[in-house]
Amino acid sequence: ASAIRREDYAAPAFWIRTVELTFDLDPAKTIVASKLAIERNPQAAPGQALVLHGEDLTLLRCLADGESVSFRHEEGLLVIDHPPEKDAFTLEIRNTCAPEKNTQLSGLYTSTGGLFTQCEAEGFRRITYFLDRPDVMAVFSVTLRADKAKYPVLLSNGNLVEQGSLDNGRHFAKWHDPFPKPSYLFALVAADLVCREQKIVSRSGKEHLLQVYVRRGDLDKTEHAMASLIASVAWDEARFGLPLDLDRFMIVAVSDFNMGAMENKGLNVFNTKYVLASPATATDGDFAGIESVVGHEYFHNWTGNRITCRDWFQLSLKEGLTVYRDQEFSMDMAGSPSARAVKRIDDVRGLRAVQFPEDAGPMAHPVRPDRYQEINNFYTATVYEKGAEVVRMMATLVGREGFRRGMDLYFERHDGQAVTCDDFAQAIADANPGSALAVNLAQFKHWYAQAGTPRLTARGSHDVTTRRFTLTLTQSALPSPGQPDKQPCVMPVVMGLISTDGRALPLRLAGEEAAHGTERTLVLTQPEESFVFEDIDDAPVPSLLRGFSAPVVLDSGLYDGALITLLRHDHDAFNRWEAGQRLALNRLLAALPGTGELPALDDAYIDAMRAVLRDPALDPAFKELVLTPPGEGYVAEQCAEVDPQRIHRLREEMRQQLAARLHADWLWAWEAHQVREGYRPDAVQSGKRALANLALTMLVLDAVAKGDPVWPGRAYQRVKDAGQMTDRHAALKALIDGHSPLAQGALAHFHGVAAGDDLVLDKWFAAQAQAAEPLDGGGVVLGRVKALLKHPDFSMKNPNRLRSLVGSFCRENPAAFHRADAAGYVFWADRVLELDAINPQIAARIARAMDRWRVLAEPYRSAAREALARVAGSAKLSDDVREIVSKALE
Ligand code: B3K
Ligand code: ZN
Repeated sequence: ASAIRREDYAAPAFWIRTVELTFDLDPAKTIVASKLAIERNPQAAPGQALVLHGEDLTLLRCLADGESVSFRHEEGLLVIDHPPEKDAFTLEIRNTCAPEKNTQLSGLYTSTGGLFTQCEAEGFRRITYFLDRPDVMAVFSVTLRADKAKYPVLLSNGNLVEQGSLDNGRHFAKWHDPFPKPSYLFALVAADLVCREQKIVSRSGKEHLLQVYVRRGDLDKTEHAMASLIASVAWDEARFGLPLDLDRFMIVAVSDFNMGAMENKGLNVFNTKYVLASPATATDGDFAGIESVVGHEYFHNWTGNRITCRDWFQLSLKEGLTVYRDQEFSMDMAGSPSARAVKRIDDVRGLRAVQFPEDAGPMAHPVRPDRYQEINNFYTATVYEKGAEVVRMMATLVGREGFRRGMDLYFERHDGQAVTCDDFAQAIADANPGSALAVNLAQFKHWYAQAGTPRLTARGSHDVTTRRFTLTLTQSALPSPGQPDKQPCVMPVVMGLISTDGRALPLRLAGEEAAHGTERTLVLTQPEESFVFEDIDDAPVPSLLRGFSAPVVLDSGLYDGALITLLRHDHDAFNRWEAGQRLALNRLLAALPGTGELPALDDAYIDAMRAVLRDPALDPAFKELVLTPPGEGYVAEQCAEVDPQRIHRLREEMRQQLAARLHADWLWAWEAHQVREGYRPDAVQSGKRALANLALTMLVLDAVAKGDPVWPGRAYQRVKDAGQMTDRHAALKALIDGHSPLAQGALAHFHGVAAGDDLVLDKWFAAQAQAAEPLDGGGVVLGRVKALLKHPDFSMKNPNRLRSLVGSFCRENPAAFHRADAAGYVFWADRVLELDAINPQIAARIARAMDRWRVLAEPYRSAAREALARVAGSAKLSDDVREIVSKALE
């Protein structure tokens, strides 16, 4: 398929104002009757054909204003060359589709005996013929007819208008959604489900019905999802003045789902992973994930649904903004300033682990892409997470109140419309005239247009006689595919200066009368700028990019002494963590070029780590983040040539040393952070568990190295008798990654207590696929993964299961995946090809495991190219996978 280009956007020749859909639901053959009220777009060129999208459908009938009309089929299209020559007419279509043959899980498909839909981005065309593009917004009325015993619950968007019985054991339900919406927000569900429901009253006194639908037997796992939904409704009203605009808001959980969840108007469909949780089956991380995804989809009701995207190039308009909103929601829910910082660190870790490599590889694209072959490949970390950082920078530049004013103006101007990223940025700027954003808006928008992670270099010089500190900031950006030259960006650099004894220094810039506090935001717009601070007696340590105020790679030029000062004293928790990571990273990078072991860690570093661990003023969750060395993927991104085995070895040795040298401290951390009260997945309890479980991991690691059975025995006991999943799962991972001989028994036990619970089984598979390779005689993980492909609980067709085994192995276990004998790559190619025939979207995600092959050292590089070439050479390949592998090989 050829590329779709942003600059080719043209408004449609026809609008669809209303849609009446009638479904005769049947897994083998569903009949869809569709009645469309069509209007000519007076702004479009006259005489155009009516071209509808349609895929894997059988057309039974097509009438225009009740008369038959001639049509022809083109690849994926239904073309009516001569529609009625009127401003408005009715088109009636009748077609069939085959849900049970739909293994792509896009359109109408079956899962565990029910029928579900997924339409974003282009799934509606797999249900019926339509103008399946987000700028065509219509009012939907939907009638569902199905067997009553098999499908007792019949749901669609909006309000239930009527329901009743039909002949032959069938029944029907009629739904009406008063809000015009694009087809990608359509949904239906027909299944045997039960629901938890709750009535709430919004600020304005309006009553709403909230419902969470799940399979029978799962109702006791819906409490947290419902609580998260209630909190989301309250938060959006309080923080952004955005109320729930529907009488009824439904969430439906489904086991087979390509991504996390989907924000269909009034009828969100969720992966079970982001709905079902009980202390016994879900970890603290799972509970947090549910809160954030429930929030995300709910917040889309305004940012995405009320105002949607003009075209798919604008995807970040709704996704970047909604991720920003869900991040803020989770921070507000976390409560304390330090819990907020922990969430921010987590988000930045994710950005660096996924988005930075994406932005440096063959799939690098701007937040607002310029072209694509398959839109599903562009639901990326760049569009979502970097897009959220772009919104965050705007908020930083205009301030919290200013951002709220901007959001208000955005809704005042665009409610009910399909708009662009430009419209959003314009509204935020216009609501804040004179702000750094408004003044530099055109330049700021390079963040939407340029791919790649900019680099920010900072150098300081202090003059004792003038008592001045000069900070010089330089920005640069590397070329990326299709973008050889980069323009400088607008970068908000939140910063402070710290004296070597830990005081936050008052900040007076040259030319100012007085100091303005101890933290300020420098706005960098030039390739190089210097900022002169007055009244600085001694050389300070600059604390830059606090809270990660811009998505860039910072070269601070700071040496150990300064980093240790920041780790000890910075007032910004994010930068304290960052200083600790930098200290670890410097030690790993220094050892990488050699072939020997990691040299013994210096006392200064160990003491600094111990000081953090023992500091009574710090939050346990924060300590856990500081004491965890940077991930192997992040280390790899710092290297011009990547040797995954060497990185793994050094990082493991670093963990071994931390385990041994801080042994007494880990013992203390374990003892001091046991949670004795009843389980709550809140920030306080989960922070304690995170630190205690890191301590356990370190104690097991050290014990296995020394042949001491005590700690592995305790971990094994935890797997057996832990009262909740967080501790059980952490103990299991400690035994596996610590290479304890007890790991096998623990796995068997874990499989037993999973008792067929799919989400727990996913953890069981993932823990094995992510297992750390042992340093002596590595290479064992792939064998286990291959054996697990044949396990009766494994299935290539269920996306969660597939991701937990194949995805985890290929994308999250570099040392097991990148093997000198190329067996990891052969495995990858086999799975991608096998999966492509079943589910191209998921196959393309797995295919991206090879993105960074060009920076690999030999022999990995050549072997990776060979595997990519094999996949690319396959005769029948989906557009999804073809785009990924051909870009990789370009
Ligand atoms: N908007 C959906 C993602 C759809 C992905 C289509 N391949 C979920 C979300 O971002 O909220
Ligand atoms: Zn989203």
